Amino acid sequence: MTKLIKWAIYLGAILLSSNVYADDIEILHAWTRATAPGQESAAIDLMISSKQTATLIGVKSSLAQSAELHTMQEEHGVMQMREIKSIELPAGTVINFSETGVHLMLIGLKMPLKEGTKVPFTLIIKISEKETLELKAEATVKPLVENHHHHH
Ligand SMILES: [Cu+2]
Repeated sequence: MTKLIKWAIYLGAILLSSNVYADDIEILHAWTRATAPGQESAAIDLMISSKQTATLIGVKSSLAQSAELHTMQEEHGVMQMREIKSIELPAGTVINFSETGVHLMLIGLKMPLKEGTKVPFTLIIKISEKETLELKAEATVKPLVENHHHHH
């Protein structure tokens, strides 16, 4: 076998692995706000893009008892949050969560979120009928600002 063929096989094996797929997905500007006293949930905003079509199907964080994908909709003049099962990630498209009206919701925070710290979270992404991958990321904690429209 020539070196070139060996190299081609090696390259093919890499391209089939999920790790390469994980490199195709980019998470940018993930952030949340510092929590107010007594606040037990937090919303994470981010931008995400995938070079290949994929579906975001879940989220988890070691800092929260549970985490959900949420959408915000105005109903009777009030912003309401609802859990959604998935967020489509079309190939090569940047999904800006705040523009799309979605966020990651951390529920049952195990500790207050302090400005300047990082919140670790993991996105669960379906890349084919049978395959999912877990992508670790961190959200920057920005200062708590009053009168923000996103109340919890
Ligand atoms: Cu929410």
